[in-house]
Amino acid sequence: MRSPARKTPTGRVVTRQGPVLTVQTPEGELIACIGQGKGKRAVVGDEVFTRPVNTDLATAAIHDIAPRRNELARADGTSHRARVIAANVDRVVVVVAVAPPIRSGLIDRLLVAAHAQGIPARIVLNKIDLLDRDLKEEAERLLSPYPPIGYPVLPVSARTGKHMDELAEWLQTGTSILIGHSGVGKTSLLNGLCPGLGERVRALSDASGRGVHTTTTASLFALPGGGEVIDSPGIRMFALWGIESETLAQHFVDFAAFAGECRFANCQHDHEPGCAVKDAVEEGRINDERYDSYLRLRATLAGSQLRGADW
Ligand SMILES: Nc1nc2c(ncn2[C@@H]2O[C@H](COP(=O)(O)OP(=O)(O)OP(=O)(O)O)[C@@H](O)[C@H]2O)c(=O)[nH]1
Ligand SMILES: [Mg+2]
Ligand SMILES: [Zn+2]
Repeated sequence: MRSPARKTPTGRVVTRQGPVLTVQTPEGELIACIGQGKGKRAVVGDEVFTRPVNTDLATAAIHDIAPRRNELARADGTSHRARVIAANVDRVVVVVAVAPPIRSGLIDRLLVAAHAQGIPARIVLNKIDLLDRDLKEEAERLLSPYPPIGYPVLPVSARTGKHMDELAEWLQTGTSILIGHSGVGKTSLLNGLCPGLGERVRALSDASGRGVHTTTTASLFALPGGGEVIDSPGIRMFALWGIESETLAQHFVDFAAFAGECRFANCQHDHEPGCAVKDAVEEGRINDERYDSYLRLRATLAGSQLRGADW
């Protein structure tokens, strides 16, 4: 039972600019806060406890963080530590686009990271206004393995508004995070969903089609039709954090139906004889690109958390 002495959090972290975090109260008030002690590690999505302070930067200090339901984290390439991107997320939305090109390796890493935290994930293919026949075939080849294994794919265009109403439906409950490479259109999607955002977030088009208004910090926004969305900075490298090569296969959800049939209980589905996962790949019951992705990721984790993370 909850202790009556336990106070309710002041609010939720909605963004961070340098040392200043913005906390939104349930009444909608925005408070500029600095982090102190434990509060220094607060990230977007955290429910936090604050107390008043009087500094040039802030009117409150975050001194404690409520226990997180989950946290989406990656390994920091330089410090070998976890970098938590967001906390208390109900849905990971992996955003890919017709351009820049789709990289299955990044999709699979993000799906593994989400699964390891028990967060359901979905995929959005943006910029379908740019699809020609070849690009369409390529996108279908790369994305068709996902819906049958429980990761729906929604093709949309932030530019033309195509299927944006379905995206709004996907997001209308709980907190979702938009995550993916720089320039795939995460901020543009958010702008399409929240036309009133105007000055707060803006992704202007430029002739090259590459993002000039690149997002530098994660921020949480409430959608007009319900739900909250975290727009996150583009990912160049997503190295997994807290996942061992031995348990990686548990996070490839399409392997689960077969893994129990392997001859060895600790089968790594690599070179072992009697591997039911490999058999399933040969029979076409597991997608071979997913299996290749697993082997590459496993090699990366077995060698180092960080090496080869950028494929
Ligand atoms: N043709 C087309 N271009 C789009 C679409 N959505 C976004 N763009 C363009 O793609 C570029 C990048 O969009 P952003 O929304 O800034 O991409 P982002 O994913 O937020 O990028 P980062 O903040 O760097 O991670 C911009 O020039 C957008 O105008 C789309 O549906 N179709
Ligand atoms: Mg952006
Ligand atoms: Zn096996």
